[in-house]
Amino acid sequence: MQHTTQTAPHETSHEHHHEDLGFWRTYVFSTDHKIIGIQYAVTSLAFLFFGFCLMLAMRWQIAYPGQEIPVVGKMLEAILGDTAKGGIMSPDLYNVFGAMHGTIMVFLAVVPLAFAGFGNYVVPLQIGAIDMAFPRINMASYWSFFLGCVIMFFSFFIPGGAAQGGWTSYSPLATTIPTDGQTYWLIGMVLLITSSLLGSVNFIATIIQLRAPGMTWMRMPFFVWAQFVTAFLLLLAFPPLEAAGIMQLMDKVFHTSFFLPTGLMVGGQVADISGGGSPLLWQHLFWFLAHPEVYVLILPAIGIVGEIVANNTRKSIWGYRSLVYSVLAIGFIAFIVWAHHMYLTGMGTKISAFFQTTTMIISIPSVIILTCLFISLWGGSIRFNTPMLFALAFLPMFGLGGLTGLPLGFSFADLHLHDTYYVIAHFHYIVAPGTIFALFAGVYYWYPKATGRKMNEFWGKVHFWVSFIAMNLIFQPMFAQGMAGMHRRMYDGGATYAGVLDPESGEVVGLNSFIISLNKGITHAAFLMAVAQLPFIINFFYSMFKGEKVDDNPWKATTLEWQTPTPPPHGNFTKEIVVYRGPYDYSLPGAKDDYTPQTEPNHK
Ligand code: HEM
Ligand SMILES: [Cu+2]
Repeated sequence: MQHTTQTAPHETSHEHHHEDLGFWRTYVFSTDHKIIGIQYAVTSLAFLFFGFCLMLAMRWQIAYPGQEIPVVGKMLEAILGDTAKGGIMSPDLYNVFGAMHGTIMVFLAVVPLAFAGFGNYVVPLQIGAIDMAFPRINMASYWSFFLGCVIMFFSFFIPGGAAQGGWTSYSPLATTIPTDGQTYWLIGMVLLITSSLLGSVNFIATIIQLRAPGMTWMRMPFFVWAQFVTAFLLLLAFPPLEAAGIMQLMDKVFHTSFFLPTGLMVGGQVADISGGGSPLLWQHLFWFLAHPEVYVLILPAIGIVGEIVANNTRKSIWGYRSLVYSVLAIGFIAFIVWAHHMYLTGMGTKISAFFQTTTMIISIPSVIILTCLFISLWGGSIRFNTPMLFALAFLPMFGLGGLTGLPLGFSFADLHLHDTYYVIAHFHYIVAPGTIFALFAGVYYWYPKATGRKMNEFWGKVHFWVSFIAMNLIFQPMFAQGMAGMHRRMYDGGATYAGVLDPESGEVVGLNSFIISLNKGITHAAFLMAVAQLPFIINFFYSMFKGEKVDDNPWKATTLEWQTPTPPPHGNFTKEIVVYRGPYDYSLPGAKDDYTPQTEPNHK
């Protein structure tokens, strides 16, 4: 049996922890993993909403180019000045919002919520630990993240506004845009990356060292496995980008030329730089992080879905070991697929063939994961509560996102699809109806543990159904637009290219009016999506005070986080935790209930 170093907490040590720390050290500069988890979750939910609002304004401009943005147009003008003159979005503002939508969604919203928010709250509880291995590093991680958020947010209000170079920040574009937004972006990123690195070492140490007696590797809940692999991805993929970020910052501020080529022309003039740098090097360093980053987005989501599926089918997830090995396989292969984002850089057919092959290989474990989760539903007596609805929707949405990625993975098909709305549709199926649905599922599922109350089921279901419909109305038509050749990052939603005539035949070869008209439907669906979040937001706050009160284990679940008082006190457990069984012993023949907690000894 696995040897673990932690001794279980006693009543006394728990009492001892309860020394009065005062308000600031209990709730603000806390070292308790649960408070830090909640801080991460609340901050990132706020940025999720903010990032979504940026996109709403952009969607208006795409569907109704050059018209005043309704409701907030004048307000934007008052705050941002000329870039929103007359309440109309200028091209520069479109670029700012676009770059910051991507940056905020990935680095300030989804990753911190999925990895740091849920991870901090749930992982120590699920492995039976009293806290993270390094509580102070944990606090430092949050505050470094928070500072990064503040800098990113503040940059909207500096002259010229925030970064405009896309979330990919490609050189030389990003460094030659004359405003200061990019400088803030890079400083913000350095802080965010630092935060991720501090967080990831902490998770790795915690999961290796602090598992309760009896919590062997193969008894760990699947969510913990997912977080464990995610932590390694962050730890190993982020440092090159941190270094690259600092180098790009030097290019921007001190006029070095790490990523700037000789003979670079800016605004019709030869730029005053030494040159000799490599723009491609930036792309390699960026995607060396950013491909693993997509697994950082998706693995915690898959982990959450696994927990909720097992709990609500009342049976063990099918193929636990296959799931674990698949996640581990993804963890390794994720590091050798990055250049599938770069087929069009002219890196050559041999290199393209290599990356195309690895990309096809990494889809195998993903398919295994999805298959296991689907088969898990088979024969279960499913409880269709709100967390389960979101988790169930995740499966086909993630499936759609994944399948539509395959054509992008083939270098020849990507010639046609690269940088079109097809790409936008593909990866949003992974991150929006995919990951975000899983995160909603997680919020509804663990909310009772954190607050002692359930969120309202009826409004939860309203939130689910309207979001589900709206999401698909938003992203499904983008596939068609992309295949018709509509380019992404276009200020007027492709109108400029609409109806272009072939000089020889006189036929329309640009985007036809149907493809352009889809923009309106998508935008209306995005507004529907916004309305659908109101019940969630109200439910989230209202239920804190008025929600139905619950006992310690309201979902009748097996894993350790439900063996604590609700909400868990500082030090988490009030009894000694010893683990006797795997994570999902549901509906065991002969057991007294349809669930057998991991702490239940084997009686024979
Ligand atoms: C329902 C919510 C969302 C909507 C309606 C939406 C819509 C869009 C659209 C239309 C674009 C393309 C803009 C353009 O090319 O001009 C875009 C770009 C992008 N989105 Fe989203 N999005 C949503 C949620 C998310 C989420 C959750 C993430 C990540 C976790 C995300 C990450 C990105 C990224 C990285 C880009 C590329 C930005 C760039 O071009 O630099 N989005 N989004
Ligand atoms: Cu990739």
